[in-house]
Amino acid sequence: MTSITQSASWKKLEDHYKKIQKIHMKDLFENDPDRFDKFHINFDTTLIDFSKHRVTDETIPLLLNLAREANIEAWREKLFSGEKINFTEQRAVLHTALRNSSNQAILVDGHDVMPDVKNVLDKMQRFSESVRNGSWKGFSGKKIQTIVNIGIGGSDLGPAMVCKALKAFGHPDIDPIFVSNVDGADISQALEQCDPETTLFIVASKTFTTQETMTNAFSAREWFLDKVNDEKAIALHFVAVSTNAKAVTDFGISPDNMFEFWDWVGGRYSLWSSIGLSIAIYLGMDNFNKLLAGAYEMDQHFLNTPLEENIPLILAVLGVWYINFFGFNTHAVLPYDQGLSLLPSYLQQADMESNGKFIGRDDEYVCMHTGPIVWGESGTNGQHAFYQLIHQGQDIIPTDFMMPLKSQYKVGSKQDEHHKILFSNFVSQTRALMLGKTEGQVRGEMFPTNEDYGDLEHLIKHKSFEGNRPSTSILFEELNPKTLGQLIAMYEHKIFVQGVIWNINSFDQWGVEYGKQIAKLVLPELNASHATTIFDSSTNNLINNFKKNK
Ligand code: G6Q
Repeated sequence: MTSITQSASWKKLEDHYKKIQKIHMKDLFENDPDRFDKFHINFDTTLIDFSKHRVTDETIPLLLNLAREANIEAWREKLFSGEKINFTEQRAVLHTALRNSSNQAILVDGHDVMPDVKNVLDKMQRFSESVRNGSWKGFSGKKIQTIVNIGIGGSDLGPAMVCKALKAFGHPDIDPIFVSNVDGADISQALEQCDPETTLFIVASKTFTTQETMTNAFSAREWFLDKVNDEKAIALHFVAVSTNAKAVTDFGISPDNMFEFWDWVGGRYSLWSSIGLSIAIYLGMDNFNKLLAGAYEMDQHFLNTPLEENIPLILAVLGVWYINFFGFNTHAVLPYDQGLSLLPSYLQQADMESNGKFIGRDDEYVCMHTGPIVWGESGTNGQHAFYQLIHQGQDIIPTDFMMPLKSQYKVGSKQDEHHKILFSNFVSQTRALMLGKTEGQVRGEMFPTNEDYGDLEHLIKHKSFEGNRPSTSILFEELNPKTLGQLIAMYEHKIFVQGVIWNINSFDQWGVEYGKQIAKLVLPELNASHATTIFDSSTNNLINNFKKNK
């Protein structure tokens, strides 16, 4: 297949890039008072401002032509209709079916999956309600007060992020804990907070074979049996979320306590499935349904809105513009909301595991950069840590700033004050990154009276900023289940569009496998009495060192 880099739209973008690469955004704003009007989109209560980007009136249409030339509309159809677009695993990619509230059937191998989805949602509803209202009792007749989700990657990050973001909606008497790392510290610290009489463990694993999750789950089971000494009590304190009924039964969890999902739900796209059981228990099924409803609204927007007004599309092509034409290969996610502090890690997985690939759908090397390095931290904390590099570093880092207009919290008499300070920081950072500060301006600030400040003169260069650093601003009414659902789905579709343009399969993750394979060879070596010699000298010596110190 001919690469997209040979297409007419790519060539036009290359020419356009040469013309505008040096243009400064501050001149674009000065010369066009309507710039904000042209470069923002409203969606429900959310405002997406992309006017602080290095784009002119010509850029977005050219970028959208590229998406058209990559057949984005046809691919979008394939995604939503359940075609097996994850071709290396022969799977459909149907996280959108999990939140499909229309009556439309969705077929996988001729089977309508919607009744299955509905059945599992009903089971989640019954179960989560019984835990929340206390009718589900532990072995000694007490209500559940702690839920421990044991999972990793896609079976952890989504639920952990959502429960943290929406803590204000959480059940006041239930604490959610997330255990993911096989480092014994994680499960040990979790168990220190648990009372076996009032704890429910949710073992969340699509395959139910993941080493970290199963090791943690067996340790939790051992801890529980040590304290309780009654195998029958397991049924009241362990449930599973999985596609692997046999392994769940072998672990000792009854199929009645298993919440199913399907191979067409990718791990990093699974929080909408029964992997969200911890969300449903902590926030309640009504709120879980609102989360699904928000995502469905974004799905409909993505499906039905013309490309020019289509938020995931615009964000995706802006990313392609920076990565493939400017060579800006990282992307920072900067939520001005402490609840969203796990969003950067969540999106790191969603994006980097989806698009961090060098082989295309045609089985050939992709001859351009693909997924960016995604990272970030909540504001204002990041401002006191890494923003220095974003402002004056040699790499230019496109950023997503986001913030709710209303806070979920009242802080004494100063609620408004906190939120105003937060917002003033948010908006000032985006302006500073765009505008920069010339040496002339710095001189004027430092020496307003034109006095001779001698040695201070050399500081002028240090205090100046080139600016022209792009950011998207996302403002939404408040952080609630619906807006969060919209936001996550927006990013999912953005990632999908980029994968289509780069012609990669965004839905497999073979890169994760190789390290796991080697770990299986290392583990027996750690138990052997002889010195290890089968690997390279570095690996052998690291292993032998570990063994010596045991
Ligand atoms: C996500 C990945 C990966 C996966 C974990 C957990 O897309 O596939 O992060 O979610 O490896 O897998 P299990 O759910 O099978 O334990």
